[in-house]
Amino acid sequence: MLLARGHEVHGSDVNPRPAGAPEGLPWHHLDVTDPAEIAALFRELTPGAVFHLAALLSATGESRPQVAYAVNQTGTFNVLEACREHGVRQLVFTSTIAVFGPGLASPVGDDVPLRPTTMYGITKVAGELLGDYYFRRYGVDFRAVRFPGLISATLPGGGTSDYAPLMYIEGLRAGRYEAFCRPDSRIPMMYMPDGIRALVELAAAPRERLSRSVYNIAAFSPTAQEIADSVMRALPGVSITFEPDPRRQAILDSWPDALDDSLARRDWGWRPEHDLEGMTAALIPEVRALLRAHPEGAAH
Ligand code: VAH
Repeated sequence: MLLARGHEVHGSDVNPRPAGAPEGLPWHHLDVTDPAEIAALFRELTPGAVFHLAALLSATGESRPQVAYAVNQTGTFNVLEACREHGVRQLVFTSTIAVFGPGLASPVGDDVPLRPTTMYGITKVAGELLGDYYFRRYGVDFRAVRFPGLISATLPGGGTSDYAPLMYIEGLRAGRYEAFCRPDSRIPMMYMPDGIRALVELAAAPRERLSRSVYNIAAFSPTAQEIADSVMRALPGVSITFEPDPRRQAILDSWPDALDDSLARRDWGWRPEHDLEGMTAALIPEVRALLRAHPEGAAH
């Protein structure tokens, strides 16, 4: 989306360049736990804005809390420090509904007590607070959205919301999928193109219109059963069943079932374009294409 809008864009990760990365996107190795590597890349590229997405997600974070701390917490600190030292004008950060803990009244607004129970959520709360500190203290233009579970035609990795994309991927690949949650589990979800547009639009909003640094954004809040029904309606013959995994179910149960995103709507005009049915129609051909490239599907 940034390339399409005419920006010079560079991608980076500890992983090699992804197969589907667009032409015109130079790729750099970057480990956010290594401040020297970030400094060297920022010196070379002198970025005006950085989109900091690197993180371990909630399920992987619970299997490897120390690594999650290093990547999510120390990594975010390292990126903020590099922005300060190298004069990066803007840092866009991806926070998450996992910053919330159990017991909040729905829909959950931006300014409620943040009492997450996962290492992932704890490090994301700290990232939000640190970013706002760097904005007030050093003038780094820090902005963030709290993403719902994002659903896209890519093989998911390590999230607790992965049951949603896996219904599409495994439904098309194997004709069946056993979800690791209860059918009545309900968390906010979003189709990836809406999520990407949110980041780009938040980055472009005039700072004086922003009343805060971190915003809830929402699209739709289906139960797992409602997602399964949408997939099974679109793909007759596919069977989706439920076998809750206590560890991942407990994480799901600690998250809100719906977010209030009225401040994002008011301040920078946020509006989702896709609902569950619109997403299902758009995703199925995309997942078919994904499976031509990855016939083995995803680990789940
Ligand atoms: C996770 N997808 O499951 C992430 C997310 C909805 C929470 O940030 O860990």
